[in-house]
Amino acid sequence: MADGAKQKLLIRTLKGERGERPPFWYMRQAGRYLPEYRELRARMGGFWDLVFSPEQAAAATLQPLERFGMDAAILFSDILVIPHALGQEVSFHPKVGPVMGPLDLAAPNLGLSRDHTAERLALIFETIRIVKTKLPEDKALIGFAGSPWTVITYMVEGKGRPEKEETRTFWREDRQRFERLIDEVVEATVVYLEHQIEAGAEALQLFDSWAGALQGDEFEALCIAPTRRITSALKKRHPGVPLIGYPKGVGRRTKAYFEDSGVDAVSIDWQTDPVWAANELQPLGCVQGNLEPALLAGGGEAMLKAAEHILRTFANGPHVFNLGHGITPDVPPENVAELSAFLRGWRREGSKAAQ
Ligand code: 1CP
Repeated sequence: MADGAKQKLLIRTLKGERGERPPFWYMRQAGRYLPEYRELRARMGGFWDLVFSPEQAAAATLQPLERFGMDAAILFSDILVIPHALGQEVSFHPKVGPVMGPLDLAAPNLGLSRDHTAERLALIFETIRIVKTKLPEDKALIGFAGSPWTVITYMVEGKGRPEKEETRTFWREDRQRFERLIDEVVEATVVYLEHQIEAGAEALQLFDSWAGALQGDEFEALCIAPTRRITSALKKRHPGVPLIGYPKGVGRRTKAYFEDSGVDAVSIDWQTDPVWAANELQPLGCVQGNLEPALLAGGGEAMLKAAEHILRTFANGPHVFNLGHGITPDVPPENVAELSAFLRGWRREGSKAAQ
């Protein structure tokens, strides 16, 4: 493609190119480890008040880039805006996390309606437009949504236990109603992500944080298949926008996910062996990951050595440097600064010196 060379480093890499260095960003890079986020959050009151205030949500999106110069910003929003848009009550409580209102199990659509998705999320698209006016031209904006399975675990059991037993039992015992729930979430998520692209998101990530709870045939039915419905809908209208999938905790099943879900890049958690991932996943496309968040919290030599091991292991194929899960609130911002300076200065062997 004639204009291929002008594309941003993150976008080129997600599409399978190897640039002069791997681009980097960090999952959950906006948030409570940043004093300026805590200040903004306190000023806004509730978490939803911040998410649905475009100027302030745009500020939260850009805060980490202003400090650390990552190659991408990720939209400041949350995966639980989808249940909110569908009409389920969602509130956030300090120290508890999200609290969900009950689904109406007697109603044909469980009391949900996807008719107002775009309207109810319109302020988030406004955030994207504001971010795009302020984002440096070499940085990309990543949009995102939760994958249906992970979003549904919250809809059914709130935070619940990591095994997600209640949600899995619902699927086994009331298949028809569960399929309706998947339909609602898939359709609303496609609308949400299409609007994100139209507002200016340049790549999208699907977070399946609870995919690791799925056993046997549940993995295909509840993780891969609903993801594929979303990726194929998006690819029809926006084939050039790269899609990243993050199926956390699924181990070597990541390969089947990468082959079958329709994503362009796969984000691996920190328990996944990078040597295995470089051999088995990189031939299929770009791999993102996978520093252990605790190493970022610890900082120093151990952090830099682990980062270097990851960079060297993935050096022969397309790689986006990231964490294996989100930044935790206890991470000292100085450590993020140190890691970011290291990643910015890194050059792939054989590539040109720093410009
Ligand atoms: O009080 C606060 O400030 C709320 C903390 C917070 C923040 C900063 C929540 C509540 N959500 C977010 C923003 C957020 N969430 C972003 C954008 C910011 C960024 O990445 O820089 C993103 C991408 C998410 C995604 C998200 N939300 C996931 C998937 C990623 C993951 O960490 O596994 C999940 C599972 C959620 C649900 C959620 N939202 C908030 C909390 C505390 C949780 C987790 C609840 C739980 O532990 O189950």
